[in-house]
This record gives sequence, structure tokens and C-alpha cells, in this order.
Amino acid sequence: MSQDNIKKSIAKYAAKYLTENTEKNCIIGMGTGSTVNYLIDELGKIPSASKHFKGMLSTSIATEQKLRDIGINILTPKDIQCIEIYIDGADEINSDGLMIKGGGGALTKEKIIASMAQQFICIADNSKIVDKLGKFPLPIELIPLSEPIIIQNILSIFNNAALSARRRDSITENHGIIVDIHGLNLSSEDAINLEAKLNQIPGVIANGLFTGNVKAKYLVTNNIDGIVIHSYV
Ligand code: A5P
Repeated sequence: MSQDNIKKSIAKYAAKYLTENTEKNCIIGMGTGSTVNYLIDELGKIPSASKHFKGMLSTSIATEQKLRDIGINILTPKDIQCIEIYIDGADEINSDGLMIKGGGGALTKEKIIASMAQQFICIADNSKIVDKLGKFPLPIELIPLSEPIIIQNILSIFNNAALSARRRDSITENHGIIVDIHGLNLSSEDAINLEAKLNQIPGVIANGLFTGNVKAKYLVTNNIDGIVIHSYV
């Protein structure tokens, strides 16, 4: 099966789960990326879906537009304290449910909305499952002011000459810039420590390490037999 078809089958499973195993009028946080896009497409095929949910919080303009297109009510984080489920893809996920996210540039909103959720359900094909985090470059969103100093402060944490920071061309929805850190190889403990250190650098808006209260509780993925669910403590 192609990677896209695997993502579609994961998305189909997740759409059925969300409409059949959640309370009516619940609130869902919806991530960003191709797997999420397939999930929204699948929700659009379920006639009851738009009425089942009170609404959804969206993590990007692209996701919001797709949700509106299938009739989902869009809610704003300002009006809500807590949501039942946050559902999103990942760029990498390890055996503890820790992730690298932000390949699509939406990491800041993703992290905020994930932090409001009682549980994070990750939907990711099994190519995203890794032993160590960091083969996928770690995105860090910065305010553009004094970019060279901020990047210098970020790189000084690592003390590793093999690392490099590459700036993306595009500006984010928050008017930030994203640099991707290449060459990391992080255990869970490393990832937890690094996330905390990056959060302390002035000018860093958010980093793409999802640990602590934003790590995954469940992973919907695939193996050779079909869909499998992992749960993390
Ligand atoms: C978006 O910013 C990322 O966090 C996505 O969750 C990630 O890039 C996964 O994308 P795909 O579903 O396209 O693999």
C-alpha cells in the first residue's frame, strides 16, 4: 500500500472513532498536515459528523478552511478552557509518545491547543516511529528580531559541531520565522531536557519537541496486518 493510502486508512479509522466514541457536543482540537487533511475528508463523508461536535479548535488557516468546508463549527481558544481530544499527525514519535512536530510550520498553535486537551491522539503511519528523535530536523519558531543572536543561543546549548540551523523562507501565521536544527539524536530524557532549555531562550516562541503534557496518549498507526493502536503511560 502506498504511504498516502496508509494515511487514508488511518484517517478513516480515526474519523469513525471520533464520531462513534466521543460524547455528543464534545470539543476537538484539530492539527495540521496531510494525515489530518485525510481525516477531515473522512469526517466530511460521515453525515452526522458536523452535528456531533460542538465545534473544533483549529491549528492553522488551512485546517480551519477544510473544517468549515465540511460544516464543522470553528471555536476559538480564547473562549475555552479545556477540550476532550487533540488529534494530529507527527513528524517523529518514539516509544514513550514523545514527538517532533512542526514540519508543516504550525507548531506553536499545535502546542497551545494540545496543552488544552485531556488526551492527545496521534495519527501517523509507522514510518514516523523512531527510537531516537532528531533525524527529522527539529523546528523552532522565533521572533524575527535579532535572529542571529537567538540562533547562536540555541546552538550554544548543544555543544555539538555537527549541528546546523537552517532558516525556512516562509513567515509563519504568527509572523515568526522557523529554523530547523539538523543532526540531533535524542533519547526521551534528552528531549525533555532540551525542550525545557529551548523554552528559556528569549525570542523562542515554541519548539517542535512535544513532551510532558503535550505528548501523545494514543497512537493510531499501521503494521503489516492493518491499523494498530499504541497507548502510552
Ligand atoms: C504540522 O506542523 C506537523 O506537526 C504535522 O503534524 C506533521 O508535519 C505531520 O504531517 P503529515 O501528516 O503530513 O505527515
